[in-house]
Order: sequence, then structure tokens, then C-alpha cells
Amino acid sequence: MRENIGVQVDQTMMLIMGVCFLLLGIISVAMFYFLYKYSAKRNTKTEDIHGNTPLEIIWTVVPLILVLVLFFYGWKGFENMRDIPDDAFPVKITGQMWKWGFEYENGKKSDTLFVPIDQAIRLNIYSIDVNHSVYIPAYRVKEDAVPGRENRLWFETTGLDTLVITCAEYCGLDHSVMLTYMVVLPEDKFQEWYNTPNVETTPTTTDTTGTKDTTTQSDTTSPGGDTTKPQGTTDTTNKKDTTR
Ligand SMILES: [Cu+2]
Repeated sequence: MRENIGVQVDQTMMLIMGVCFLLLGIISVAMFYFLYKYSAKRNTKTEDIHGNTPLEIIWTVVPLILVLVLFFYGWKGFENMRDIPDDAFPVKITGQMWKWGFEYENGKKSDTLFVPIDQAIRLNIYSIDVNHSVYIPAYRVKEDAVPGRENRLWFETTGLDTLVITCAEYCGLDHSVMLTYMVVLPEDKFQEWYNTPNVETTPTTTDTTGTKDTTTQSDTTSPGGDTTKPQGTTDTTNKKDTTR
């Protein structure tokens, strides 16, 4: 069983926080001790101190070990994020000013990401205009959407939930509304949705979107002029009027 990325990220962050608080404690105690010990009242004559080899070795070696430990856990997490499981369920996500669109292997499209529970999900990330960034805070994953190339990220769904997917790269005027949801469904409900041809239905969600338009996202562009995947032929994109 693969380690969960979210758990790994949280543990690494807690480790870094722990180190920070430990250093804060040590430095604060030393500071107050020196304030007392070397106060001008008690030390009228300046001492002339030249080097201290053991001390210098300690303050070189200890931080070195510390940063190597932090690097190790950072690297392990990074490796896990980059090494996408072969059985991950692929979904294409396309960012544009200012919304996200999803396309599944069977041609199904949606504005909300529907995924089955307890399943590794692979997002193949595209942008058709400027740089965006797919950010799913609850799963601790974030990856840029860059025009002209495919990026990817993966995570494993762990609970039935409706979670925020947002854009973490300032991409223009309405960047802040570039938000959608990921709905984690039980396997059977997901299959039911997945095998219903392109009609925009939201099986279990309450409508959390408000302002978002619910038209099918049609993606007729091929990022980077790469035409590896056949695209939908009809353009039904109903672009929100964003010109001001
Ligand atoms: Cu964006």
C-alpha cells in the first residue's frame, strides 16, 4: 500500500514545525542566559575571545544533519508525488480564464470532478491560455497548469466528501472565482454517473457553486499543438462574459 501523500505532507510539516520550536527554545534560553552572564554591570572589562574549535564543529555538523533529515523526508514525499501508480484513474483537467473543465477517458465531460472512493486518481493537467495551478488543499496536492505542456499529479481518494479545487496561481482578473469541487462518490454511484452520457447531472452534491456556469466544458484545443488525443468536435463552451 502506497503512503498517503496528504499524511506524508502533514508529517513533514509537523517535523519542520517541531524543529522550529526546538530551535526557538534553545536560542531563547541561550539569549537570556547570555544577557545575564555578560551584562555590562558584571563585565567591566571586555574579553578577547579567539575561536573555539569544538563549538565550531558542533554548529556546523548539527545543522548539517538537521537539513539532511529534512531533505530526506521532503525527497520521500516528492518521490511519492511524482511516481504515479499505473492503475491510477486518469482525468484530464483543463484550466482557462477562469474555470476548470474535466474530461474522462470515455469522453465524458464535466465542470465538477467526480471520482470514486479509495482509488488513485491521476490528473493530466492542461491550460489553454495562461499559467494556472490546480490546488486541492484537502489532499495537499498542487501542480501548475502550463500552456503547451502536460503536467500531472495524483492522489488517493480516502473519504466520501465534497472538496474544493481552486487555482493557486494568479491568472488575471477573476482568478479568485476560479474554483470548482471534487465530489468523491461510492464506486457504484460513480459508475452510474460515469456511464451516463454527457448530461450534466450532479448525483449527490448540494449545489455549492452558485455563480458557476454549468455548461459542458468543451475543449477543442490541443495544448502545444499536440494532437495525440481526439477532441470533441462541437464547441459548446459557453464562456462567461468576463470582459469589463
Ligand atoms: Cu487560474
